[in-house]
Amino acid sequence: MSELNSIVLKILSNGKGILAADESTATMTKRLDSVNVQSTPENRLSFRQTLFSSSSMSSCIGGVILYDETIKQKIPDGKNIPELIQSANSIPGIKVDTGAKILANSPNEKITEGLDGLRDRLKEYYKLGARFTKWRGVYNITKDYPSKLSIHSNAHALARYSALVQECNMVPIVEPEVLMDGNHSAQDCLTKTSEVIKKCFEELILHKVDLTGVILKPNMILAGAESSNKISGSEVAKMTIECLKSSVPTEVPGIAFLSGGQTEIEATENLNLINIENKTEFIMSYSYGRALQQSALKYWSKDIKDIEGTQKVFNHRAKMNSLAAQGKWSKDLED
Ligand code: 5MM
Repeated sequence: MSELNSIVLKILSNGKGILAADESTATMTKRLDSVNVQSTPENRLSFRQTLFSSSSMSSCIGGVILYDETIKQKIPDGKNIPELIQSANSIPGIKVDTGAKILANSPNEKITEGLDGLRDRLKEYYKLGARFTKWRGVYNITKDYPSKLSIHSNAHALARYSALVQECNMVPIVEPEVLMDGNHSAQDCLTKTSEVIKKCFEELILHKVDLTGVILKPNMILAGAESSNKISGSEVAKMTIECLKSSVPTEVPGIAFLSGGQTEIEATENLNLINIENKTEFIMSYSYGRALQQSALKYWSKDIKDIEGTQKVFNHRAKMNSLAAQGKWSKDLED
């Protein structure tokens, strides 16, 4: 087994998943504004430190995706954040893209940037303790989108990023997120997501990326948020598996879904159904941001000194998702 493959398995085996805590300062500020907490470096650190020192870290969170600010922060006892994560037997990771910008010649679409100087930044993050990375491409569904241009250019960037990350002995998370926004049908989501993922792997293979050392972070197959034709959880599971079976090469060891704006319970329930339905060899787990943090953030904002109470809320969500990653969750466990 290669070193990269063993990192993937350490992050995703035994019902473990990923905590996506890589909100840029702008996004974290929006999250904190929404609960009336001032977005200062101290408050951002305090909330994240509270999550990273929770007891569920060692049993449910195999890896944490950090943002540049956080990976360089120290906690009051002098440890830095990667050390805190490692002390829970979890692996620190880092978001390395620099954001999605307007795609030239297709102004309603985005291309993710961050390749310039990436090789040197990766070396720095490796020294800080990161062993995996994340890069997110975003696509929207309308009658005309995602365009071939956006599908091709984002796949190309994801592949160049992945090759550089593996050169630096880290595991790339490949995140092509087809957004939920819009009134498209689940069938449209299936068709477009399959096209997007297939193109990503075509480019990854062209760039000689070792697929056994990659984690795919896709969206689930859902009807658009504004669609009146929502589908049931078991249809979500069936269509998501159909999509992944037809578009992901079998060498890929693990898939970790994003939550993408689903409620916490929806994200857990759908993951559970996917795992009940899953007959493939892929590990199907989670890399949730909002669906792991929302309730904890709300609770914490009421009293930012109540660390124990906040951790209890986070531990519950982490445990529920870990059960879902093994197909062992049920609704009554939420009470
Ligand atoms: C945690 O949020 C990440 C986005 O950060 P920026 O937009 O500030 O760069 C995001 O990439 C996240 O990792 C994934 O979308 C998964 O998060 P959700 O909330 O969709 O599970």
